[in-house]
Amino acid sequence: MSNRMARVEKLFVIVAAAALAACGGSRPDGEQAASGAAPAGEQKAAPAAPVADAATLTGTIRFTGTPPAGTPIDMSSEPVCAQKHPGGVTTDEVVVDDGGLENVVVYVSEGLPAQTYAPPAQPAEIDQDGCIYKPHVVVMQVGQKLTIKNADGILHNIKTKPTKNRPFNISQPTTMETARTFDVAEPDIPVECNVHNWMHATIAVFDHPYFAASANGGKYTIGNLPPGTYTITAWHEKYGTKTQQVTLGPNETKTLDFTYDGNATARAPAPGAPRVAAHAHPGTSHGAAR
Ligand SMILES: [Cu+2]
Repeated sequence: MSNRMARVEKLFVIVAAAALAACGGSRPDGEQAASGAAPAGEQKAAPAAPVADAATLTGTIRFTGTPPAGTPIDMSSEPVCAQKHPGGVTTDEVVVDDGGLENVVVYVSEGLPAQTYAPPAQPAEIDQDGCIYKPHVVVMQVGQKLTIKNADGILHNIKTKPTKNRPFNISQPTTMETARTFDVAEPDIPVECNVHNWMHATIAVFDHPYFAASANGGKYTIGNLPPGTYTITAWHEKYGTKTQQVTLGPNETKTLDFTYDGNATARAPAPGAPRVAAHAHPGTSHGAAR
């Protein structure tokens, strides 16, 4: 496992210089990954313009307790997808690998200088592959293109349910690509498929390039940060929001870990309440999970 991850990370370093690695799609332990699926890749923002004395924040999202078993998904209604999961397939809200929680969105929520950041030229990407969204969590920037792929070649209908951006609802009846962008920051846009009710994902959109999604055993890295003091927010769809303050000196690399306790009762937002991360912005606060 560690060799595999080391390879993945090495590969990622090569790719990351030019690309927002959008090939995530971590699978829960025990699930047979779709044949030919790309290995999980750590997602982080595309490089912004170089910052003087840039600092780097890195860390691991740790998970204590017993991860919940995924719920088996019955894909017998879609043979094309079922055959991509010969060992069966489960829901993937909670992915824990080597004690690290994956698909956690980590981002600077306070402390950045007020400025506008140009979107990266490289598109973010979400694929529908084996009737699963890959990656499960997409992190991207305002104005950046999102390429929506349908690798299955069967009908998918991708629907976003934002509160700040304009929603879209796109039918993709065959193998094809569609592009969309988002106009304003919104770190927790739910995504679902109207054809397959088990398909869920999240798109996290930021108006700056200082964000990541944990992968490869819960690891994340946010680089090219101006030295300063920041509030860092971590958000997981089941376990909620956590924040920490960090001060980064010139050229400093600092480790900042977060820990989610799987034995604690996850606190779901009240029905109709504002969604957690939609308010995780400077000047607002939302109760941390537990
Ligand atoms: Cu679908």
